[in-house]
Amino acid sequence: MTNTTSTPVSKALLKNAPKNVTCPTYDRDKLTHGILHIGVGGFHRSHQALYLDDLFQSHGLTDWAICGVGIMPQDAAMNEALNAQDCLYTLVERSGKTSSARIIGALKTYIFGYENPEVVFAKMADPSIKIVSLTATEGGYCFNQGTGELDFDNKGIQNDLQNPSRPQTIFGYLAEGLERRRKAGVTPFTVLSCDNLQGNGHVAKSTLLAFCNKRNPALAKWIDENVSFPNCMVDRITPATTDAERDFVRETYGLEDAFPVVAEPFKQWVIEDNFCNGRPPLEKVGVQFTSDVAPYEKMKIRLLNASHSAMGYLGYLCGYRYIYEIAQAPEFIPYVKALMDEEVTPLVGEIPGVNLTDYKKSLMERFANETIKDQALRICLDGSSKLPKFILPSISEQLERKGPIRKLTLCVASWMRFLNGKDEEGNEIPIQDPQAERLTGVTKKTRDPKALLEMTDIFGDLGKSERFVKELELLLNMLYDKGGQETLKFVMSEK
Ligand code: CS2
Repeated sequence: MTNTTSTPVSKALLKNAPKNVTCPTYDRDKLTHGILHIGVGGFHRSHQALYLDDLFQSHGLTDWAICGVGIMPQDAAMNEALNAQDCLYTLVERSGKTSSARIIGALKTYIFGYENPEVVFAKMADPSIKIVSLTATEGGYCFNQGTGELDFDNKGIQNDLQNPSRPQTIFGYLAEGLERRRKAGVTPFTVLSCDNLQGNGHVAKSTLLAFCNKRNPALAKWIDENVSFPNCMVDRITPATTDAERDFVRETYGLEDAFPVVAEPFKQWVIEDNFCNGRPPLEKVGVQFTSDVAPYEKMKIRLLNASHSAMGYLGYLCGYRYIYEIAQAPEFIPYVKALMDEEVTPLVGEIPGVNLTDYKKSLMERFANETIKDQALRICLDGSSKLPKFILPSISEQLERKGPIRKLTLCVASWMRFLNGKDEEGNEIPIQDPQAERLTGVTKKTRDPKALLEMTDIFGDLGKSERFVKELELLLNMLYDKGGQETLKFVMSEK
């Protein structure tokens, strides 16, 4: 079905909702804010906002609406789109031949903090805000992978300490928001990290405390004693929105949406039940609360995210552009399965209520969903902060137990080859990473991995392992000399 006319997404649409689109039937004007979320991208809008929308739609809740915040200059487009659409947007779930669309109403306001930090501080200080949640990306926590410490050399961190009224990182915002509450005697909000880091709550806490200790030790002490930082595991594959998604929403549903989001049907959220100022009853809408999230986080990050990285870099070098193409390619299927089965599963252990064989099977099906046009380049973003969380810890653990590392090492070698910036045909590779300059400064000069391994803030002490270095050199040289396909064949032929 192709629509020739399309209706803009806005409040007016809700009065005359298209039949094939589910719209909020609750009164959005009656919603009050309870959550402030920093980092409203595709993932937040396909995941957390949907769970809240479910609570409003099916359980009559009115007091946990989201105030979205963007703190990066590149959030300008989201700011413009959402504010022009009364903060409404279309969420499409797609798989096989079916798709379903829904207008999400859980986001009540959106503040562009990059331009108006003061408005964000004031909102954070408002007692109605009981949770500040974050999707800051893996790199947003600015810590040194080798030491685990907050990186005080980071330009954003330095700015935030010197210019508290114009922060660039989550730390400047959280510190100012919490400081205002402390001074006003208001109960603090919970800080809920929704990023793919093992122990994301612990990381958020230790990095924020380190930052605040420099800013004002009394604030750090108050945070340490009063603020909770639950760990959580989040999951839903959500590609970046491009014109293809905008066109799909227009053609299939007759909706004109500047920033729709398309995601897979699967979603999962496991949270530690540790909130210092209350929480929405998310268990009513399928969220799992537990006292220990660590096993779930480890399973998801080391299997799903790691497989993504392993497919992304090598797949890109082999000429693929979408994850579903790689996950369907006959040469990649056994590689991804073997990486998970042989090199990662022995590290993951038992997960309460999860059958790992079924979990991995479902991952392979999810990766291969061809209606989800997840870009290899989305996966290849920010390797300098993703690999240290998804891949390198498994290599370290395997080295310790003298276990297999070749398939994981192939991912590291592929990333290093990718960082050379020219593909096998000599075409430019678009590298997006805050550390791009530093990394490519090395990879454009030499193919020797040792120079990169010296960056201990990324690699920790992996460069000291002779076994790993030898393996990496072998695979990286092969990638340069023989190409991705041949190297993959070699890795899969070795027993
Ligand atoms: C991806 C994740 O960024 C990545 O490298 O692995 O964004 C992944 O799609 C999500 O974590 C899925 O929950």
